[in-house]
Amino acid sequence: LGQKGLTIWFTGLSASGKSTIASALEQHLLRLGLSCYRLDGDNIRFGLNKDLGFGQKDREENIRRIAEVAKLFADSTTIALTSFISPYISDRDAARKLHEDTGIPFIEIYVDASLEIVEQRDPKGLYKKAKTGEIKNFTGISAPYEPPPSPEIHIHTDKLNVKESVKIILDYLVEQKHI
Ligand code: GGZ
Repeated sequence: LGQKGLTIWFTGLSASGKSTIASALEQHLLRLGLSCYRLDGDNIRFGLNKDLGFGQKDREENIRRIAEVAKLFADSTTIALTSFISPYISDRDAARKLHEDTGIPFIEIYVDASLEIVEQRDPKGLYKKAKTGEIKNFTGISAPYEPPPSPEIHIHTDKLNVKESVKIILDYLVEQKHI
């Protein structure tokens, strides 16, 4: 029996833990012998999407292209993992529809940490810069984040560590017979 592809879509604020959890999950899936590919700011926003900024229209186009690329990976029977803020419900729903219309499973994971916590973490000092106005349109400070009303998985990263978060996702994937 061959591997089936799917897209695991992480959404949440900057510094919520999306990339950390996606990386740890990817490592685990690779150890199980599954083919995966992770899309994140480092390989997308500096390449395919380097023409895009952080206004609403550019974020919409960012997410649209990422969804198309993830779908291609999933269609080639790989597990695509995406970690982008993807702040708008409509953009994430369009990404979901793109997948589900062709029968590819789409799993939305809300990586949830309160604004208070991510501001404390502030690993790159971006929240600080957003608050002084040095960075404009910053998600959570001067641009919106619309939480998913019904994600497949909701992870509270202010209460769970990376290992516990990955376990919740793995248990879901097994239970739903995705892996
Ligand atoms: C939000 C920004 C912004 C603004 C630069 N708003 O913590 P990071 O640095 O590594 O993750 C953030 C990343 C967000 O890019 P995405 O492609 O995930 O965003 S979206 O899905 O909304 O299109 C942050 C950095 O880029 N960054 N300026 N104004 N994040």
